[in-house]
Amino acid sequence: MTERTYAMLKPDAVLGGHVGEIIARFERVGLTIERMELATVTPEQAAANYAEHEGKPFYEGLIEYITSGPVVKLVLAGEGAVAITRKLMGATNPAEALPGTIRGDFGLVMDANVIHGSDSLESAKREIAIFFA
Ligand code: D4T
Repeated sequence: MTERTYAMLKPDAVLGGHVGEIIARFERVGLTIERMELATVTPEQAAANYAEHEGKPFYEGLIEYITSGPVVKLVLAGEGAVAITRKLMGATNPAEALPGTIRGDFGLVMDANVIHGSDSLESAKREIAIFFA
């Protein structure tokens, strides 16, 4: 089934100059870039996206980090886009992400884990609405 997912290259990926290399990986597997925008996440968007983590010890730092600089917002489309995007991203913690995955290749620590991707079709729909309102 053709799916749409939301992905976001986080500030460390943009500042580190890895945008082209990361996006190339999505294109290489055949996903289509339907929308793409360089922008700074607003505190409102950050709070809406990470509502599930509110109150956790890492929440404040997470909001501070994601709003700290430009990100690249993407809508990716294709067969099984949600799961394939998550597979290319690798484990949440770059220290555990395998080499060959985006987090394994471009990240070092959990606090700056390079990329976000929707974890389900429902999340994708919600997140696309948040970031491409
Ligand atoms: P995102 O949402 O950024 O794509 O990451 P995941 O879906 O893979 O992971 P998540 O929602 O569990 O975590 C969101 C975000 O919070 C940071 N984080 C997470 C952190 O700094 N410390 C932690 O203990 C956890 C669980 C990293 C990603």
